[in-house]
Amino acid sequence: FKDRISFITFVLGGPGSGKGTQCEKIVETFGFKHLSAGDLLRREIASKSEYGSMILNTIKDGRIVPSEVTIKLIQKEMESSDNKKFLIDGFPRCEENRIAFEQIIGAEPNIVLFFDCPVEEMVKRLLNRNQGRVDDNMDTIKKRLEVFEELNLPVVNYYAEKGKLHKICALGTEDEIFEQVWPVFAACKQ
Ligand code: UP5
Ligand code: MG
Repeated sequence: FKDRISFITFVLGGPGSGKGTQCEKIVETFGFKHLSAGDLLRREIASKSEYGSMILNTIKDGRIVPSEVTIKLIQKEMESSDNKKFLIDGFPRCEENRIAFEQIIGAEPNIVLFFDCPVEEMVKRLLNRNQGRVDDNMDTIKKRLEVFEELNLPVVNYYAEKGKLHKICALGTEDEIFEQVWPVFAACKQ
């Protein structure tokens, strides 16, 4: 299975920083398979699988779903994809997620994008989204922001130290932000 992976990008950033929006643009231009960990978890809830209610409660609380559950979903998608280039969006969210991915999948990301966005802007975007997400309310948003700072930023710092991090200023229009993203992929062989 590992032989079928040619390039892994982790896409990190706070809640509402624009990860999903920019991933769509990356897919259009560079042809990756987009795997949003949050979307895979929401699909599990909708399919009423055995973990559905646990996942729903975890997301409502803004906490992190156990690594094995999320990684199994990611792995299934990677294994069934014809595409060998993966954009993994919103994962890993903590050091434990990161270490478990390395152990189970046996691979590390080639590069990591980090969408750096001021808190006020993230809150504004989430409250304006209006797509019925159970976690887009002020109470849950506060918890998501806390978990992001406490548990996800250490992962961001880890990849910065490894020289794999590409920090993107996530303020501005979608196109302005993509102007910073494009050269990152244009510069590396995938
Ligand atoms: N928008 C986008 N770009 C904009 C711009 N430049 N200017 C103005 N508006 C812009 O964007 C958010 C909103 O902003 C949209 O309305 C968009 O149009 C607008 P989006 O691209 O959706 O941002 P994104 O960073 O993807 O925000 P999202 O809410 O998806 O981030 P989260 O990280 O909070 O959500 P995710 O789905 O990844 O996770 C949800 C929950 O699942 C987590 O809190 C956690 O409980 C659980 N989870 C796990 O437990 N483990 C995982 O591995 C993953 C998730
Ligand atoms: Mg998203």
